[in-house]
Amino acid sequence: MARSSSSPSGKRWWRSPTGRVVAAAATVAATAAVLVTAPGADAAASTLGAAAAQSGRYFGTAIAAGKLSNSAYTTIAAREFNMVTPENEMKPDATEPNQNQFNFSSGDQIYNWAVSHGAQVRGHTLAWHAQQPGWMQNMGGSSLRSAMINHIQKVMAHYQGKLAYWDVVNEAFNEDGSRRSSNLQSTGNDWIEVAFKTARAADSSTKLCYNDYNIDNWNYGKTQGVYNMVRDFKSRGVPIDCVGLQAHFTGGSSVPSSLQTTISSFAALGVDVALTEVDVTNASTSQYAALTQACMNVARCVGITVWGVRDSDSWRSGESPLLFDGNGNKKSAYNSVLNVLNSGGGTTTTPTTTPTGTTTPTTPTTTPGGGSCTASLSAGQSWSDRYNLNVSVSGSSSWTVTMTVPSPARISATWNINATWPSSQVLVATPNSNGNNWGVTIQHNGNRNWPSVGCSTS
Ligand code: 9MR
Repeated sequence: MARSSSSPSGKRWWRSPTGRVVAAAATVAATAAVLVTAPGADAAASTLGAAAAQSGRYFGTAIAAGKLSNSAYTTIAAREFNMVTPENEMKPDATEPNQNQFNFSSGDQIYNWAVSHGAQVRGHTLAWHAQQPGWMQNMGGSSLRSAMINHIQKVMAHYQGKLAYWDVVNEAFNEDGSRRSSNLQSTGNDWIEVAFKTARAADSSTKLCYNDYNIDNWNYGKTQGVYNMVRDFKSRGVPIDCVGLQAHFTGGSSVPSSLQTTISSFAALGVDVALTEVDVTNASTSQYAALTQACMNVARCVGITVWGVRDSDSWRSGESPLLFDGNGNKKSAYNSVLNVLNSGGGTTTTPTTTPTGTTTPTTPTTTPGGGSCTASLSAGQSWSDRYNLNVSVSGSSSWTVTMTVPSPARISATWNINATWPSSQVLVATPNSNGNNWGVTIQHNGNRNWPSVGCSTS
Protein backbone atom coordinates (compact mmCIF):
# COMPACT_ATOMS: atom_id res chain seq x y z
CA MET A 1 0.00 0.00 0.00
CA ALA A 2 1.09 3.50 -0.62
CA ARG A 3 1.81 5.58 2.39
CA SER A 4 2.39 9.23 2.85
CA SER A 5 5.26 10.96 4.50
CA SER A 6 6.30 14.51 5.05
CA SER A 7 9.35 16.11 3.51
CA PRO A 8 11.36 18.72 5.43
CA SER A 9 9.46 21.41 3.57
CA GLY A 10 6.22 20.06 4.99
CA LYS A 11 4.99 18.73 1.66
CA ARG A 12 3.29 15.38 1.65
CA TRP A 13 4.51 12.85 -0.87
CA TRP A 14 3.15 9.44 -1.70
CA ARG A 15 5.65 6.62 -1.82
CA SER A 16 5.44 3.07 -2.99
CA PRO A 17 7.45 0.41 -1.21
CA THR A 18 9.98 0.54 -4.01
CA GLY A 19 9.67 4.19 -4.78
CA ARG A 20 9.81 3.93 -8.56
CA VAL A 21 8.63 2.18 -11.66
CA VAL A 22 11.46 0.32 -13.27
CA ALA A 23 12.36 -0.85 -16.72
CA ALA A 24 10.88 -4.30 -16.38
CA ALA A 25 7.45 -3.05 -15.39
CA ALA A 26 5.02 -4.13 -18.07
CA THR A 27 1.92 -3.19 -16.18
CA VAL A 28 1.25 -0.35 -13.85
CA ALA A 29 -1.55 -1.08 -11.46
CA ALA A 30 -4.34 1.40 -11.74
CA THR A 31 -4.05 2.33 -8.11
CA ALA A 32 -0.29 2.49 -7.89
CA ALA A 33 0.67 5.82 -6.45
CA VAL A 34 4.39 5.99 -6.59
CA LEU A 35 7.00 8.44 -5.65
CA VAL A 36 9.88 9.62 -5.03
CA THR A 37 11.69 12.85 -4.65
CA ALA A 38 10.69 16.30 -5.76
CA PRO A 39 11.89 16.73 -9.31
CA GLY A 40 14.95 18.88 -9.36
CA ALA A 41 15.30 18.59 -5.61
CA ASP A 42 19.00 17.91 -5.91
CA ALA A 43 19.76 20.69 -8.38
CA ALA A 44 18.03 24.05 -8.60
CA ALA A 45 16.75 24.76 -12.08
CA SER A 46 18.54 27.55 -13.92
CA THR A 47 15.75 28.96 -16.07
CA LEU A 48 12.33 30.34 -15.18
CA GLY A 49 10.43 27.74 -17.20
CA ALA A 50 12.38 24.81 -15.79
CA ALA A 51 12.09 26.13 -12.25
CA ALA A 52 8.33 26.59 -12.57
CA ALA A 53 7.94 23.14 -14.14
CA GLN A 54 9.30 21.52 -10.98
CA SER A 55 5.96 22.27 -9.36
CA GLY A 56 3.92 21.57 -12.51
CA ARG A 57 3.60 25.25 -13.35
CA TYR A 58 4.68 27.24 -16.37
CA PHE A 59 6.52 30.53 -16.71
CA GLY A 60 5.57 32.55 -19.76
CA THR A 61 6.07 35.77 -21.62
CA ALA A 62 4.24 37.92 -24.11
CA ILE A 63 5.83 37.63 -27.55
CA ALA A 64 5.57 40.11 -30.41
CA ALA A 65 5.75 38.62 -33.92
CA GLY A 66 7.75 41.60 -35.17
CA LYS A 67 10.59 40.72 -32.78
CA LEU A 68 11.03 37.09 -33.75
CA SER A 69 13.79 38.09 -36.16
CA ASN A 70 15.79 39.62 -33.29
CA SER A 71 18.15 36.92 -32.05
CA ALA A 72 18.93 38.63 -28.75
CA TYR A 73 15.20 38.56 -28.04
CA THR A 74 14.52 35.01 -29.21
CA THR A 75 17.58 33.59 -27.43
CA ILE A 76 16.24 34.75 -24.06
CA ALA A 77 12.65 33.87 -24.86
CA ALA A 78 13.49 30.34 -26.02
CA ARG A 79 15.75 29.68 -23.05
CA GLU A 80 13.61 31.00 -20.22
CA PHE A 81 9.93 30.58 -21.02
CA ASN A 82 7.63 27.62 -21.63
CA MET A 83 4.39 29.54 -22.21
CA VAL A 84 3.83 32.21 -24.81
CA THR A 85 1.05 34.79 -25.14
CA PRO A 86 0.89 36.69 -28.44
CA GLU A 87 1.00 40.32 -27.33
CA ASN A 88 -1.32 41.61 -30.06
CA GLU A 89 -1.47 39.01 -32.85
CA MET A 90 -4.54 37.02 -31.81
CA LYS A 91 -6.67 40.03 -30.93
CA PRO A 92 -9.81 40.69 -33.01
CA ASP A 93 -8.30 43.54 -35.07
CA ALA A 94 -5.43 41.23 -36.06
CA THR A 95 -7.38 38.07 -36.80
CA GLU A 96 -10.50 39.50 -38.49
CA PRO A 97 -9.48 42.78 -40.13
CA ASN A 98 -12.47 42.64 -42.49
CA GLN A 99 -15.72 41.03 -41.48
CA ASN A 100 -15.55 37.27 -42.00
CA GLN A 101 -12.08 37.55 -43.61
CA PHE A 102 -9.53 36.09 -41.27
CA ASN A 103 -5.80 36.60 -41.10
CA PHE A 104 -3.80 34.25 -38.93
CA SER A 105 -0.34 34.94 -40.34
CA SER A 106 1.14 36.74 -37.32
CA GLY A 107 -0.67 34.54 -34.81
CA ASP A 108 0.56 31.43 -36.60
CA GLN A 109 4.09 32.81 -36.70
CA ILE A 110 4.08 33.09 -32.92
CA TYR A 111 2.36 29.74 -32.44
CA ASN A 112 4.90 27.96 -34.65
CA TRP A 113 7.84 29.67 -32.99
CA ALA A 114 6.51 28.76 -29.53
CA VAL A 115 5.87 25.06 -30.12
CA SER A 116 9.14 24.61 -31.97
CA HIS A 117 10.85 25.94 -28.84
CA GLY A 118 8.99 23.75 -26.39
CA ALA A 119 6.46 26.31 -25.24
CA GLN A 120 2.70 26.19 -25.07
CA VAL A 121 0.49 29.08 -26.14
CA ARG A 122 -2.19 31.11 -24.37
CA GLY A 123 -4.61 32.61 -26.88
CA HIS A 124 -5.32 36.30 -26.23
CA THR A 125 -8.12 37.40 -26.76
CA LEU A 126 -11.49 36.73 -28.41
CA ALA A 127 -14.01 39.26 -27.08
CA TRP A 128 -12.82 42.66 -25.87
CA HIS A 129 -14.02 46.25 -26.02
CA ALA A 130 -10.56 47.35 -27.25
CA GLN A 131 -8.55 46.45 -30.34
CA GLN A 132 -11.68 45.67 -32.29
CA PRO A 133 -11.39 46.00 -36.08
CA GLY A 134 -12.99 49.14 -37.47
CA TRP A 135 -15.98 47.31 -38.89
CA MET A 136 -16.81 45.88 -35.46
CA GLN A 137 -16.43 49.14 -33.57
CA ASN A 138 -19.42 50.57 -35.40
CA MET A 139 -21.67 47.63 -34.74
CA GLY A 140 -24.22 46.94 -32.04
CA GLY A 141 -27.26 44.88 -31.20
CA SER A 142 -27.93 41.53 -32.79
CA SER A 143 -25.52 42.05 -35.67
CA LEU A 144 -22.63 42.55 -33.22
CA ARG A 145 -23.77 39.56 -31.16
CA SER A 146 -23.70 37.42 -34.30
CA ALA A 147 -20.34 38.84 -35.34
CA MET A 148 -18.87 38.05 -31.92
CA ILE A 149 -20.12 34.47 -32.09
CA ASN A 150 -18.79 34.04 -35.62
CA HIS A 151 -15.44 35.50 -34.61
CA ILE A 152 -15.07 33.12 -31.67
CA GLN A 153 -16.09 30.12 -33.79
CA LYS A 154 -13.76 30.86 -36.69
CA VAL A 155 -10.69 31.85 -34.70
CA MET A 156 -11.03 28.92 -32.31
CA ALA A 157 -11.56 26.54 -35.23
CA HIS A 158 -8.27 27.67 -36.72
CA TYR A 159 -6.41 26.91 -33.49
CA GLN A 160 -8.54 23.90 -32.56
CA GLY A 161 -6.65 21.53 -30.27
CA LYS A 162 -3.52 23.65 -30.25
CA LEU A 163 -3.76 26.17 -27.45
CA ALA A 164 -3.49 25.49 -23.73
CA TYR A 165 -5.69 28.43 -22.74
CA TRP A 166 -7.82 31.05 -24.42
CA ASP A 167 -8.66 34.42 -22.91
CA VAL A 168 -12.25 34.29 -24.12
CA VAL A 169 -13.30 37.61 -22.60
CA ASN A 170 -10.96 40.42 -21.57
CA GLU A 171 -11.49 43.43 -19.31
CA ALA A 172 -15.28 43.53 -19.12
CA PHE A 173 -15.62 45.14 -15.66
CA ASN A 174 -15.42 48.64 -14.20
CA GLU A 175 -13.32 49.41 -11.13
CA ASP A 176 -16.41 49.34 -8.89
CA GLY A 177 -17.35 45.84 -9.96
CA SER A 178 -20.11 46.79 -12.38
CA ARG A 179 -19.97 45.87 -16.05
CA ARG A 180 -17.97 48.14 -18.31
CA SER A 181 -20.08 49.88 -20.93
CA SER A 182 -19.11 48.88 -24.42
CA ASN A 183 -20.73 47.91 -27.67
CA LEU A 184 -20.49 44.28 -26.53
CA GLN A 185 -22.19 45.03 -23.21
CA SER A 186 -24.93 46.87 -25.09
CA THR A 187 -25.87 43.61 -26.83
CA GLY A 188 -27.15 42.30 -23.49
CA ASN A 189 -25.73 41.35 -20.10
CA ASP A 190 -25.51 37.72 -21.19
CA TRP A 191 -22.81 38.46 -23.80
CA ILE A 192 -20.04 37.05 -21.61
CA GLU A 193 -21.73 33.72 -20.99
CA VAL A 194 -22.66 33.46 -24.65
CA ALA A 195 -19.00 33.99 -25.48
CA PHE A 196 -17.93 31.19 -23.13
CA LYS A 197 -20.62 28.76 -24.34
CA THR A 198 -19.66 29.47 -27.94
CA ALA A 199 -16.00 28.92 -27.09
CA ARG A 200 -16.60 25.55 -25.41
CA ALA A 201 -18.57 24.34 -28.42
CA ALA A 202 -15.82 25.52 -30.77
CA ASP A 203 -12.91 23.78 -29.01
CA SER A 204 -13.46 21.60 -25.97
CA SER A 205 -9.73 20.87 -25.61
CA THR A 206 -8.61 24.32 -24.51
CA LYS A 207 -9.16 25.99 -21.15
CA LEU A 208 -11.44 29.00 -21.26
CA CYS A 209 -10.39 32.03 -19.22
CA TYR A 210 -11.72 35.39 -18.11
CA ASN A 211 -8.84 37.90 -17.96
CA ASP A 212 -8.69 41.35 -16.33
CA TYR A 213 -6.49 43.93 -14.58
CA ASN A 214 -6.94 45.36 -11.08
CA ILE A 215 -8.50 42.15 -9.81
CA ASP A 216 -5.48 41.31 -7.63
CA ASN A 217 -6.65 42.99 -4.43
CA TRP A 218 -9.31 40.91 -2.72
CA ASN A 219 -10.76 44.02 -1.03
CA TYR A 220 -11.55 45.78 -4.26
CA GLY A 221 -14.87 46.24 -6.00
CA LYS A 222 -13.68 45.02 -9.37
CA THR A 223 -12.23 41.82 -7.89
CA GLN A 224 -15.52 41.11 -6.17
CA GLY A 225 -17.47 41.82 -9.35
CA VAL A 226 -15.45 39.30 -11.34
CA TYR A 227 -15.51 36.80 -8.47
CA ASN A 228 -19.31 36.99 -8.31
CA MET A 229 -19.56 36.43 -12.06
CA VAL A 230 -17.31 33.35 -11.92
CA ARG A 231 -19.21 31.98 -8.93
CA ASP A 232 -22.48 32.53 -10.79
CA PHE A 233 -21.12 30.85 -13.93
CA LYS A 234 -19.93 27.83 -11.96
CA SER A 235 -23.26 27.52 -10.16
CA ARG A 236 -25.21 27.62 -13.44
CA GLY A 237 -22.85 25.43 -15.45
CA VAL A 238 -21.63 28.17 -17.77
CA PRO A 239 -18.28 26.81 -19.01
CA ILE A 240 -15.33 28.66 -17.49
CA ASP A 241 -12.02 27.02 -16.58
CA CYS A 242 -9.72 29.78 -15.49
CA VAL A 243 -9.28 33.34 -14.36
CA GLY A 244 -6.31 35.45 -15.42
CA LEU A 245 -5.12 38.17 -13.08
CA GLN A 246 -3.14 40.44 -15.38
CA ALA A 247 -1.07 41.71 -12.43
CA HIS A 248 0.15 44.94 -13.97
CA PHE A 249 1.80 46.36 -10.86
CA THR A 250 2.99 49.38 -12.68
CA GLY A 251 2.34 53.09 -12.82
CA GLY A 252 3.15 53.13 -9.11
CA SER A 253 0.72 50.40 -8.07
CA SER A 254 2.12 47.58 -6.01
CA VAL A 255 1.37 44.00 -5.11
CA PRO A 256 -1.48 43.91 -2.57
CA SER A 257 -0.98 41.88 0.58
CA SER A 258 -4.24 40.07 -0.20
CA LEU A 259 -3.02 38.70 -3.55
CA GLN A 260 -2.77 35.11 -2.29
CA THR A 261 -6.26 35.37 -0.80
CA THR A 262 -7.57 36.50 -4.17
CA ILE A 263 -5.86 33.64 -5.99
CA SER A 264 -7.03 31.00 -3.52
CA SER A 265 -10.57 32.41 -3.44
CA PHE A 266 -10.91 32.14 -7.22
CA ALA A 267 -9.30 28.69 -7.13
CA ALA A 268 -11.83 27.57 -4.53
CA LEU A 269 -14.56 28.19 -7.10
CA GLY A 270 -13.04 25.38 -9.18
CA VAL A 271 -11.07 27.33 -11.77
CA ASP A 272 -7.37 27.54 -12.59
CA VAL A 273 -5.80 30.87 -11.79
CA ALA A 274 -2.81 32.44 -13.53
CA LEU A 275 -0.93 35.71 -13.37
CA THR A 276 -1.12 36.60 -17.03
CA GLU A 277 0.56 39.95 -17.81
CA VAL A 278 2.94 40.65 -14.97
CA ASP A 279 5.05 43.79 -14.83
CA VAL A 280 6.16 45.79 -11.77
CA THR A 281 7.32 49.39 -11.56
CA ASN A 282 11.13 49.34 -11.64
CA ALA A 283 11.00 45.55 -11.22
CA SER A 284 10.99 45.64 -7.42
CA THR A 285 12.69 42.44 -6.29
CA SER A 286 10.51 42.12 -3.20
CA GLN A 287 7.31 42.60 -5.16
CA TYR A 288 8.33 40.11 -7.83
CA ALA A 289 9.20 37.61 -5.08
CA ALA A 290 5.88 38.24 -3.33
CA LEU A 291 3.73 37.74 -6.40
CA THR A 292 5.63 34.59 -7.32
CA GLN A 293 5.27 33.21 -3.80
CA ALA A 294 1.55 33.99 -3.78
CA CYS A 295 1.14 31.84 -6.89
CA MET A 296 3.38 29.06 -5.56
CA ASN A 297 1.33 28.91 -2.38
CA VAL A 298 -1.89 28.00 -4.20
CA ALA A 299 -1.94 24.61 -5.88
CA ARG A 300 -4.33 25.78 -8.56
CA CYS A 301 -2.23 28.79 -9.55
CA VAL A 302 -0.95 27.18 -12.73
CA GLY A 303 1.58 29.69 -13.97
CA ILE A 304 2.95 33.19 -14.32
CA THR A 305 3.43 35.18 -17.52
CA VAL A 306 5.41 38.42 -17.69
CA TRP A 307 4.29 40.99 -20.25
CA GLY A 308 7.39 41.04 -22.38
CA VAL A 309 10.97 39.79 -22.42
CA ARG A 310 13.25 42.83 -21.88
CA ASP A 311 12.44 46.26 -20.49
CA SER A 312 12.80 47.62 -24.01
CA ASP A 313 10.01 45.28 -25.14
CA SER A 314 7.52 46.49 -22.52
CA TRP A 315 4.41 48.53 -23.32
CA ARG A 316 5.69 50.71 -20.47
CA SER A 317 9.42 50.56 -21.12
CA GLY A 318 9.91 53.85 -19.23
CA GLU A 319 9.15 51.99 -15.99
CA SER A 320 11.69 49.19 -16.59
CA PRO A 321 9.14 46.69 -15.25
CA LEU A 322 10.45 43.36 -16.57
CA LEU A 323 13.04 40.72 -15.63
CA PHE A 324 15.68 41.48 -18.29
CA ASP A 325 17.18 44.88 -19.06
CA GLY A 326 17.36 46.32 -22.54
CA ASN A 327 20.68 44.56 -23.13
CA GLY A 328 19.21 41.21 -22.21
CA ASN A 329 20.92 41.00 -18.82
CA LYS A 330 19.13 39.30 -15.95
CA LYS A 331 18.00 41.85 -13.38
CA SER A 332 17.95 41.22 -9.65
CA ALA A 333 14.21 40.63 -9.88
CA TYR A 334 14.97 37.70 -12.16
CA ASN A 335 16.97 36.04 -9.41
CA SER A 336 14.32 36.69 -6.81
CA VAL A 337 11.67 35.04 -9.00
CA LEU A 338 13.95 32.10 -9.83
CA ASN A 339 14.74 31.53 -6.16
CA VAL A 340 11.08 31.44 -5.18
CA LEU A 341 10.26 29.05 -8.03
CA ASN A 342 13.13 26.79 -6.98
CA SER A 343 12.14 26.81 -3.33
CA GLY A 344 8.81 25.17 -4.16
CA GLY A 345 5.24 25.85 -3.21
CA GLY A 346 4.13 26.28 0.36
CA THR A 347 0.90 24.34 0.16
CA THR A 348 -0.13 21.70 -2.31
CA THR A 349 -3.19 19.61 -2.65
CA THR A 350 -2.91 15.99 -1.66
CA PRO A 351 -1.59 14.24 -4.75
CA THR A 352 -4.19 12.21 -6.52
CA THR A 353 -3.43 8.83 -7.99
CA THR A 354 -0.77 9.14 -10.63
CA PRO A 355 -0.78 7.72 -14.13
CA THR A 356 -2.72 4.58 -14.83
CA GLY A 357 -2.82 2.08 -17.62
CA THR A 358 -0.70 -0.66 -19.04
CA THR A 359 1.77 1.00 -21.33
CA THR A 360 5.29 -0.23 -20.80
CA PRO A 361 7.09 2.85 -19.62
CA THR A 362 10.56 2.03 -20.86
CA THR A 363 12.17 0.83 -24.04
CA PRO A 364 15.87 0.08 -24.06
CA THR A 365 17.35 0.38 -27.51
CA THR A 366 20.64 -0.79 -28.86
CA THR A 367 22.04 1.03 -31.82
CA PRO A 368 24.43 -0.86 -34.09
CA GLY A 369 27.91 0.45 -33.50
CA GLY A 370 26.72 2.70 -30.71
CA GLY A 371 25.88 2.35 -27.06
CA SER A 372 22.58 1.54 -25.50
CA CYS A 373 20.39 3.46 -23.14
CA THR A 374 17.35 2.95 -20.99
CA ALA A 375 14.83 5.54 -19.91
CA SER A 376 13.01 4.77 -16.66
CA LEU A 377 9.88 6.64 -15.67
CA SER A 378 8.58 7.27 -12.21
CA ALA A 379 5.51 9.17 -11.18
CA GLY A 380 5.94 12.58 -9.63
CA GLN A 381 3.56 14.92 -7.93
CA SER A 382 0.11 15.10 -9.43
CA TRP A 383 -2.84 17.44 -9.39
CA SER A 384 -6.41 17.07 -10.56
CA ASP A 385 -5.56 18.13 -14.10
CA ARG A 386 -1.88 17.27 -14.55
CA TYR A 387 0.96 15.16 -13.24
CA ASN A 388 4.73 15.09 -13.31
CA LEU A 389 6.88 12.21 -14.46
CA ASN A 390 10.54 11.88 -13.53
CA VAL A 391 12.78 10.33 -16.15
CA SER A 392 16.14 8.76 -15.44
CA VAL A 393 18.35 7.72 -18.35
CA SER A 394 21.09 5.16 -17.89
CA GLY A 395 23.67 3.72 -20.27
CA SER A 396 25.09 5.90 -22.98
CA SER A 397 25.46 9.59 -22.18
CA SER A 398 24.58 10.66 -25.73
CA TRP A 399 20.94 9.65 -25.61
CA THR A 400 17.79 10.76 -27.34
CA VAL A 401 14.51 9.97 -25.60
CA THR A 402 11.24 10.15 -27.50
CA MET A 403 8.10 10.25 -25.41
CA THR A 404 4.55 10.05 -26.78
CA VAL A 405 1.61 10.83 -24.55
CA PRO A 406 -1.83 9.39 -25.35
CA SER A 407 -4.22 11.96 -26.85
CA PRO A 408 -5.89 14.10 -25.64
CA ALA A 409 -3.20 14.32 -22.97
CA ARG A 410 -0.48 16.78 -23.87
CA ILE A 411 2.99 17.57 -22.64
CA SER A 412 2.94 20.97 -21.01
CA ALA A 413 6.42 21.48 -19.56
CA THR A 414 9.85 19.92 -19.16
CA TRP A 415 12.88 20.47 -16.97
CA ASN A 416 16.57 19.65 -17.13
CA ILE A 417 16.65 18.69 -20.84
CA ASN A 418 16.94 20.11 -24.31
CA ALA A 419 13.49 19.54 -25.76
CA THR A 420 11.94 19.70 -29.18
CA TRP A 421 8.25 19.16 -29.63
CA PRO A 422 7.15 17.72 -32.97
CA SER A 423 3.60 18.00 -31.60
CA SER A 424 1.92 18.56 -28.27
CA GLN A 425 1.80 14.76 -27.83
CA VAL A 426 5.43 14.06 -28.74
CA LEU A 427 8.58 15.17 -26.98
CA VAL A 428 12.12 14.56 -28.21
CA ALA A 429 14.65 15.05 -25.42
CA THR A 430 18.44 15.23 -25.44
CA PRO A 431 20.75 15.94 -22.50
CA ASN A 432 21.77 19.41 -21.46
CA SER A 433 24.24 20.23 -18.73
CA ASN A 434 21.86 18.92 -16.06
CA GLY A 435 22.72 15.25 -16.52
CA ASN A 436 20.44 12.26 -16.93
CA ASN A 437 17.58 13.01 -14.54
CA TRP A 438 14.84 15.18 -15.89
CA GLY A 439 11.09 15.47 -16.02
CA VAL A 440 7.91 16.40 -17.77
CA THR A 441 4.55 17.79 -16.78
CA ILE A 442 1.61 16.19 -18.58
CA GLN A 443 -1.83 17.75 -18.79
CA HIS A 444 -3.91 14.58 -18.86
CA ASN A 445 -7.20 15.96 -20.25
CA GLY A 446 -8.92 12.83 -18.99
CA ASN A 447 -6.39 10.28 -20.28
CA ARG A 448 -4.04 9.24 -17.48
CA ASN A 449 -2.42 6.31 -19.27
CA TRP A 450 1.34 6.27 -19.17
CA PRO A 451 3.16 7.66 -22.17
CA SER A 452 5.27 5.38 -24.31
CA VAL A 453 8.95 6.15 -24.29
CA GLY A 454 11.95 5.04 -26.29
CA CYS A 455 15.66 5.68 -25.89
CA SER A 456 18.21 5.68 -28.69
CA THR A 457 21.86 6.60 -28.86
CA SER A 458 23.83 8.48 -31.45
O1 9MR B 1 1.11 45.27 -24.81
C1 9MR B 1 0.05 45.56 -25.68
C2 9MR B 1 0.39 46.79 -26.50
O2 9MR B 1 1.41 46.47 -27.43
C3 9MR B 1 -0.84 47.28 -27.25
O3 9MR B 1 -0.53 48.51 -27.88
C4 9MR B 1 -1.99 47.45 -26.30
C5 9MR B 1 -3.23 47.89 -27.05
O4 9MR B 1 -4.39 47.83 -26.27
O5 9MR B 1 -2.25 46.22 -25.63
C6 9MR B 1 -1.19 45.83 -24.84
O6 9MR B 1 -1.51 44.65 -24.13
C7 9MR B 1 -2.60 44.78 -23.22
C8 9MR B 1 -3.27 43.43 -23.14
O7 9MR B 1 -3.65 42.99 -24.41
C9 9MR B 1 -4.47 43.47 -22.23
N1 9MR B 1 -4.13 43.98 -20.93
C10 9MR B 1 -3.39 45.24 -20.91
C11 9MR B 1 -2.15 45.13 -21.79
C12 9MR B 1 -1.31 46.38 -21.69
O8 9MR B 1 -2.00 47.47 -22.19
